[in-house]
This record gives sequence, C-alpha cells and structure tokens, in this order.
Amino acid sequence: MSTIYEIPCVKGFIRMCNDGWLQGWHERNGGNLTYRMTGEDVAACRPYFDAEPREWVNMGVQADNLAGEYFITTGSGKFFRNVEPDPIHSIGIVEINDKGDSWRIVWGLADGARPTSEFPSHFMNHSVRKAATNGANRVIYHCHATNVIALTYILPLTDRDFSRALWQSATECPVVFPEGVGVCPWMVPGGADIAMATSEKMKTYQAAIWAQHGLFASGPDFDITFGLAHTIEKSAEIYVKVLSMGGGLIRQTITDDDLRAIAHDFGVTLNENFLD
Ligand code: 2HA
Ligand code: ZN
Repeated sequence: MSTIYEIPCVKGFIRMCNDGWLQGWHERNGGNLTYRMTGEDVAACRPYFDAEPREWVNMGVQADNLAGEYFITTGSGKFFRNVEPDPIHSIGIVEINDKGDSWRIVWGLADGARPTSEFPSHFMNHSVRKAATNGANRVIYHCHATNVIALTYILPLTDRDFSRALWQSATECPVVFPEGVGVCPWMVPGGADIAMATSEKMKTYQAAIWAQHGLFASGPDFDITFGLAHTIEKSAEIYVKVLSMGGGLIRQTITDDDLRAIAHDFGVTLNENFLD
C-alpha cells in the first residue's frame, strides 16, 4: 500500500464527500462528515501519521465512551468540492484524549486547518449513537439537503409532522427509518447547545433535521449513512413537488394502515406515537 488514500476507510470517506457534493448538498463550505475508525483502520493509517501529533485542543463537550478513539473528519471552512482533488488540505485524522474532551490532529488538515466547526455536534452524536447501537454506529454526516431545508419553512417543527410527511412521500421510508426523524428548532450552528439538542434527538432517531439549516444522519458505514440522507432528501423532494403541483391539495397518500402493513411485511417496528 503506497498512500493513505488507498486504505478503504480513507477511500470511502473521500468518495462519500464527493457523492454529497455531486448531489448539490454542499455549497461552499456547507456540511461536514466524521467517521469513527476501527482499530484495524488506525493500524493501517498509522504509518502515514505525522512524526509529531499537533497540540491538544479542548472541545467544550465530553464523552467517556469516545476516549482514545480516532476520527476522520472534514476540515473547518473546507469545501466538499475540494475533498477528492485536494484531500490533504480538506480532511484529517484526529485522536481523542483519555478524558474524552480534547482532540489532536495526527494526519492531514495541512497548513493549519482544523476539524469541522461542527465537531462538537458530531462528537456528541457519535457518543449517543455508539451507545444506542452497541458500538455499531461509526458515521455522522451533516448536509444542506435542499428539500429537507425547504420543508422546515412550512411544516410544524415537530418530530411527528416530519416523520409522517416523509413516511407518506416514499414507500421505502418507513422501512429505512421506522423510528422516524427528530427535528431541532433553528439554533446557532457550531456550538455546544446545538450539539446537545441534536444528540438528545439521536438517542431515539438515526437522523435529525436542523430547521432552516440541514440534516444530520448517522449509520454504521458510509453506504448506510449516505443512503439514509439520500432517502430522506428524496422523500422531501417528492413532498415539495406534491405541495407545489397541487397548491397544497393532496388527493391521496399512504394511509396509516398502509404504513402498518409495510412495517408488518418488512418486519420493522414503526414508531406508534406518529400513527393515528
Ligand atoms: O461546515 O455546514 O453547519 C459548515 C456547516 C455548518
Ligand atoms: Zn451546516
């Protein structure tokens, strides 16, 4: 293996950044991606780490269950558009200290770059999803999915309203996210408050919507996480088109009994709080 870019976790990370860019969800420096590495990933990447790690930086949030972990992360202010052509300046690997409250860069983020401005949100979400999935969750992805954002201007900002609208707008949705989606009110991005609010939602849901801002999705790998974001955004796009075409009139939709029938046949448990 001659470069770090051929190692599957780094290759998959870069591919997912480019996939998001190609979807149009990452204007300018919009969006961010983090991946919690396996021991095998770290061992494969370690030969490429810098000779000297950079200094420890406190995050303002803390999680015991992420002490000593390594993450691949996009850089603050970096453009998804540039990840594939210029990874060394666009992404990096950080190590978490044994208190679970600070990071230091061990590879990439060249020339003074830092992890994403949303690293505190990603970190808290990793902590919650790692606990909720017995360690299976490894990916947290934030994107500016256009139609999801548009819906936050017209739908009530409740978990119930968004979950129902998305379930009803694409038949596979109840199978892909049977627990529904969480919705956070508009908040200032980048800080500990939005990190805590989002991670509270992620105790129940695989994905959370940030009003007038975007989407947070989680999953065990790049395929499942990107697929979740893609499914949610596709469904939102259909709902936007339906509302736009019909002047708000919806002649027919997937009924609650239809949703129950899908859940039954596909062997998933729908969140009954969101059904009538
Ligand atoms: O990285 O998307 O939420 C820019 C953002 C902040
Ligand atoms: Zn954002």
